[in-house]
Amino acid sequence: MTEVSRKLEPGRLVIASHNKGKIREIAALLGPHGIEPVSAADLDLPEPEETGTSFIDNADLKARAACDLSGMVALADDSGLCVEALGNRPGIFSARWALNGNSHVPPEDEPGHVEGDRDFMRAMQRVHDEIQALGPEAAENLNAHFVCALAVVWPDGHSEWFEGRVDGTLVWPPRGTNGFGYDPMFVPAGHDQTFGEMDPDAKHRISHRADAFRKLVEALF
Ligand code: ITT
Repeated sequence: MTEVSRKLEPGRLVIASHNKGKIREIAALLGPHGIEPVSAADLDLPEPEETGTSFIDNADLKARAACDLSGMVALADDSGLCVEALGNRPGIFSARWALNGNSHVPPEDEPGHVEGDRDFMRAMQRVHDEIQALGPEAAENLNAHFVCALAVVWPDGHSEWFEGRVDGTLVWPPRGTNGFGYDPMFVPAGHDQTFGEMDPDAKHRISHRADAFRKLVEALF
């Protein structure tokens, strides 16, 4: 269990993320706690290179970079999809599996799976193809989980870390247009709908991000 030495005070907090889907979910989760989120994108902060070897490492380095540059308390989320049959890949490389080299940044209301230079239809197809390539027996294992690591870093360098997880199974073809990233191919355990089909509030109650935020809220508020 994380030993907590300080609380988060109401006020401005930098969300060290450039992912609109994440920022939307984090703002909704922090809303009730008097936190005024400002995103790294709003402050024009550069995206640091994610050189860590774990979700926590990467969350910490993103929060630290945003905190150093802004002088404000910063919160970062590093997350990803871990597929059992693929040895938990793509894991920390979940965003990179979607890189499509496309410099076209679509308008916010453009439907589909493309987020800037990322194409999640392509990433989901790769997950599906790699599972199929394992052969019929191994391809029956569709267990997967999402992980969300959160790091909060204060200007004096102090940090707190939390990790959340949700288990489920993969489906093909992907279903639904809600959420972001790999949501359309992930059915959380005990449910029939994918995260892409679920109402966003329903996802917020059970997701890896919600799990990590429950731990954060308990410790820091
Ligand atoms: P920042 O680093 O700027 O926050 P990012 O998208 O690069 O944004 P990550 O490096 O943590 O973030 O990559 C996480 C990827 O994992 C993300 O792009 C999604 O593809 C996937 N992912 C994480 N949480 C997800 C969720 O709730 N639903 C679907 N996919 C998710």
